[in-house]
Amino acid sequence: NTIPLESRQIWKKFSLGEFGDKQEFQQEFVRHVETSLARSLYNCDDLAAYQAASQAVRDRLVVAWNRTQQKHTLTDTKRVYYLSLEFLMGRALDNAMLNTRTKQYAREGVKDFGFRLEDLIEQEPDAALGNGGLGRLAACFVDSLASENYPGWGYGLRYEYGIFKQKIIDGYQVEQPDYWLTYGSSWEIPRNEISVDIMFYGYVRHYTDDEGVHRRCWEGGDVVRAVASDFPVPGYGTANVNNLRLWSSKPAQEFDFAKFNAGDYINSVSEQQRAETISAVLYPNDNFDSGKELRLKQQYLWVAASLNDIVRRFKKSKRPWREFPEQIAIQLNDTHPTLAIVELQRIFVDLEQLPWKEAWDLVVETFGYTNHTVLPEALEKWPVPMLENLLPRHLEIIYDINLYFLQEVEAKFPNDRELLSRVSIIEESQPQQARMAYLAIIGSHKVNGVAELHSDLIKKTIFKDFVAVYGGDKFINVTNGITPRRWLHQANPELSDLIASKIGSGFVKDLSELRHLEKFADDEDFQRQWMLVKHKRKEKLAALVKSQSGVVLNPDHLFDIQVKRIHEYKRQQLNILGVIHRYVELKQMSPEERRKMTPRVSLFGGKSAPGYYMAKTIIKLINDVGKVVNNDPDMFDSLKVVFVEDYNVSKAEIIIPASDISEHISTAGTEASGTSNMKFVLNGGLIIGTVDGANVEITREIGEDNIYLFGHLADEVEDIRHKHKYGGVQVGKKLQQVFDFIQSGALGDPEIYTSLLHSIKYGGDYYLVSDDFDAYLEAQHTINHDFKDTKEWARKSIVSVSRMGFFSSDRAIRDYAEGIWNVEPSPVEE
Ligand code: B1H
Ligand code: IMP
Repeated sequence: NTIPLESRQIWKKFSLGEFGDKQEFQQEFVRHVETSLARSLYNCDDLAAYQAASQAVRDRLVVAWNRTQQKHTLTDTKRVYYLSLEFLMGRALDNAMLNTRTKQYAREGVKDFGFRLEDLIEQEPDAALGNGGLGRLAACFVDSLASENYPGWGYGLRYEYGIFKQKIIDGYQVEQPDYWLTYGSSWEIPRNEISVDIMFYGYVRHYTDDEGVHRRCWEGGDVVRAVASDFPVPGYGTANVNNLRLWSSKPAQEFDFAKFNAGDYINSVSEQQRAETISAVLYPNDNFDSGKELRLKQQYLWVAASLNDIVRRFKKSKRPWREFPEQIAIQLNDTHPTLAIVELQRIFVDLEQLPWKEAWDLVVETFGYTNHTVLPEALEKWPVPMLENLLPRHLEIIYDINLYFLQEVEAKFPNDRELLSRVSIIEESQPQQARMAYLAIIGSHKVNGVAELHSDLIKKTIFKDFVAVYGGDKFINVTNGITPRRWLHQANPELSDLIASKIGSGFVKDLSELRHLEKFADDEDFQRQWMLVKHKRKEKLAALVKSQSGVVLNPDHLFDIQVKRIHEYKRQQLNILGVIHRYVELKQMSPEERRKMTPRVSLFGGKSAPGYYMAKTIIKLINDVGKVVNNDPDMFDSLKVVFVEDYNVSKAEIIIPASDISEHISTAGTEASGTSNMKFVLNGGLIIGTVDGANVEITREIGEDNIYLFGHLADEVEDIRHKHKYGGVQVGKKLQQVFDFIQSGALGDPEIYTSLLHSIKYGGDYYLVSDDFDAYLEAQHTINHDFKDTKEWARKSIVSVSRMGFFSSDRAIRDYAEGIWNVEPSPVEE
């Protein structure tokens, strides 16, 4: 099935090239409207035009995709596979046009037909196959893998329903399904021919092979089919196009013939249909382990299909098994794909019949594990009875892995039974649970945290015993990063152009070039242009807010933004309680006094997990404050409070460039990294933040004069919690004022907030809201003061941006490539 050599010239003559001009784009655009979409010039609306434009661009990507894959197959280079249960990609068209440098042709091309390219771009639904930071990180990483010319694929699940759409009704969050495939996806290449049959349940059969070796094999279970879909991932300024392969579950056979013959036709079909539910919906929890069997099924289906694909590709090279880790690196994005370790060991031992030890060394050399959280409620544990039922052979293998590991520990630390029970994969609870993070550590050659503070913290706390067992070198840091393509060049073309006017556009590919901007920080003319861009972007956000909620914002006011998943540890409650404090203060002033205060907009956005009561209460509180404040004529020129409904990637692209200040105020030691902090600063916003996650390194890079830090430090938190527990919580005067205001009924029925306020005052205040409240107000006070000096503010902003080069995900990916994967770039000729 390879085209004969002598015919390849003909083939090449007809092979699609890149667009050379506007007309070539238009030709393809019209062809797609008329043939692929079966429409015409009489019924081509924005949606059809978006689809035609996308398919025209996509066709080029597919050709480049094939060239890239052929090159990697022929040169047989080492590949990286990034296993992530979430890829929060957002929209693809703008990114694809920018990366392939076809946006200008497309813009002019559709304009001739009466379309605005911006309107077409907005037709695309977000591919929102993730919850928050972890999923968006995976999306930035595949962008950087492609842009840095690494042969790197993402593997994930093709959920039909992404993260739910959030409606705010009467101040409360209401969830609506996000069926993102209504019009199909222009970016998807269905690969119905690539499928893997996946087994669940069944039993383990013992047998003796021809050579008299005792073996085990898993059989007799239910079979579900995993089918591949590919999404091309174009690099920026390179011909390299990588792949994101997402699996869907499908029935393995069309009919259950036994039932069919028994006359139960309808039931046999509908039972088969249930296979499809496995990959139907994304679990909407951020930093929380739900422990549901369906989630375990998702994990195994995805991991088993991906490994089957990876092993199949390796086998084509005809290399011996011992070269497996020289050819393949697999990165586990959190513990969600940890079963991959067990599955690869099963493939090696049960199917390929390698000796255990030989197989295990290959497995450990292949895998790397990234930890993203220390929150106990987020650490995955699977009940042993559930594993035993669903994946009986895998449970046996886990037991064996555990046995050999504990023998190793026993040899190193004889007679320490406490240690053995602490590090055992199996937790001796009722029922027993398998601790997936421990399995991931034992089965990987490197474990990394996602920011320096976090990587230090995991070594001192949750993985302390493993540092004792393995030594410190197994545990490393790779600080997160963000792609400058989407988060500067695409989201903020105004700022990107202004920067390029001074230092050229090389920073889009090499973000460290931003350092050349610093010499313009004191240039008053440049400062004015800089603030003008910010003003324009605040106008754009104001327009969005107006259209969605009717609230009118003044772009001259200070925009203070906190957008991220709603979580107690991220402390949106601290922010909104601070807003209430400001409101009460402003109310007590005379109009003259009030006019002297820095006018502010407090903007919030983010989703709560559907079952997270406290987070939902915080959303309600924010909306209730907004209702009172925004309707109070005294506040007209002083304060607005807005909750932006349904925060997602494409809204982030509008919101982030518009901030003067953004809030990253998690309780110290709880936010592993945070990545939106990087996005805000890269877009010229300053930060109010705690000494947590990547805030620490941002401070180091941009300088402490350019960030507003406050609050207790991570190493104080434990003691303070202890004091709360045994000595009660001291609610200070200012916070008490706020509590009193809420309890007066000024925001509506105070009953609604009782549990929230009680969790602070009487519930041990686990997140240290009371302890950090005064320091938080103090920092906000400094900000109000500093914001009045526009020149100095602009200078800080420019200096900060110029020092943000380190936070490119290109740098993060190179760190992974060198420190964990041992893989080299493999560029494709243009
Ligand atoms: C992060 C998660 C997470 N850490 C479990 N952990 C999930 C855990 O569905 N689940 O079960 C989903 C998500 N997400 C975030 O990762 C951290 O909180 C951020 O601080 C960090 O920036 C981000 C990327 O490293
Ligand atoms: P896979 O590696 O078999 O999944 O194939 C992925 C892509 O790599 C294919 O669609 C081809 O574009 C390319 N490819 C696969 N096998 C070969 C080969 O033998 N020669 C050249 N290219 C190949």
